[in-house]
Amino acid sequence: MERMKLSFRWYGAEDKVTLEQIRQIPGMHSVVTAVYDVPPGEVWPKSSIQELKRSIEDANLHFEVVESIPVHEDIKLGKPERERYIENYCENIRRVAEASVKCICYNFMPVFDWTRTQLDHVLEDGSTSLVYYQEQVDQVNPLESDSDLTLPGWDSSYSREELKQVVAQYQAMTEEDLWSNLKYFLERIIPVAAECGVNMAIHEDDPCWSIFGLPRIITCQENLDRFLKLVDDPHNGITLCTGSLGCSCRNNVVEMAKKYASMGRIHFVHMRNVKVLENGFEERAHLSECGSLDMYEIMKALYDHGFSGYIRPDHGRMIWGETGRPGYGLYDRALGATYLNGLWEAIEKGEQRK
Ligand code: DNO
Repeated sequence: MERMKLSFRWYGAEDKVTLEQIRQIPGMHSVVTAVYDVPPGEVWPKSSIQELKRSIEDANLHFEVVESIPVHEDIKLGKPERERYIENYCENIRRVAEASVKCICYNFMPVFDWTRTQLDHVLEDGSTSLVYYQEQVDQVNPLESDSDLTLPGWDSSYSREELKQVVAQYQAMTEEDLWSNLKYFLERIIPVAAECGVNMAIHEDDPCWSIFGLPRIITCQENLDRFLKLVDDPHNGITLCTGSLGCSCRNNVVEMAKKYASMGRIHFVHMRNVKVLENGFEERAHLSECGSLDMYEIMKALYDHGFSGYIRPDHGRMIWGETGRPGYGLYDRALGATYLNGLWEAIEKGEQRK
């Protein structure tokens, strides 16, 4: 049986974590990255893609997963300008496919990608992690330009005034509108992905509920079922993000892993553990006993249902005095990678001995 492929996110030459370090993590197969210096919606220069490929392959790693090619807000809003942005998106799919990329992760969240209220919350063991407490989110209104409060993780490329404008454009939009704009987008990009042999893998909304009154739809099993049917093609798949789905008790991540892996629609997995609280959640170490998710059961579900795609350890805590990009330091993600390898080996050998 084909094995899952262990991968690691890397933010390019600017990243404090180096490819030399990543290649020393046991069992590492590939590097997950993107072209970061091109604004959302524009076409990535072939030279930038080639440069990523060259540096990753020089480190003896594979470049097969892109995270992310961002979806321009005009596509999500269904504005007439979306035609140009969708064309550019298709061109980006072709260009990365030419560089041997097999899987593209993206999301369809209005304006805000992942949202947390603090990026350096001190846990009991002295490590720090990303947390989300609802009462802190409730104090922030992105439509009030005189409010100084912002949340970590917000796209800093928007000025407050621009943010206000883009958020305002969504106010009249319903979830059904967002579904129909997503369908429109998929109907155009999936045939291109299929032709290029690339798997598209939508990332769930993080957290998986509406924030600031903005519509969010990639949130639960019912909606993932609906998503997969919008364009019923294996190239239209998902990134199973355990932390994004698992921060809501409504979601049974093990069941979802079983269901979508057996359908062959999980192309990429983000593995991370969260502790679900009454007023939100805290990101924790990968080990099952550290959070609310049973990582063994999730891995077993993937294994049992023939998953052979890419997996990466997701956000890590900051440990051992490391500083850097919150969630994306080296040490705790490397521990996570090793733990995931251990789970896989134990499950695989256990099954082979039966
Ligand atoms: C956060 C990441 C997300 C993810 C995008 C995919 O750490 O998991 O930012 O890359 O939502 O487009």
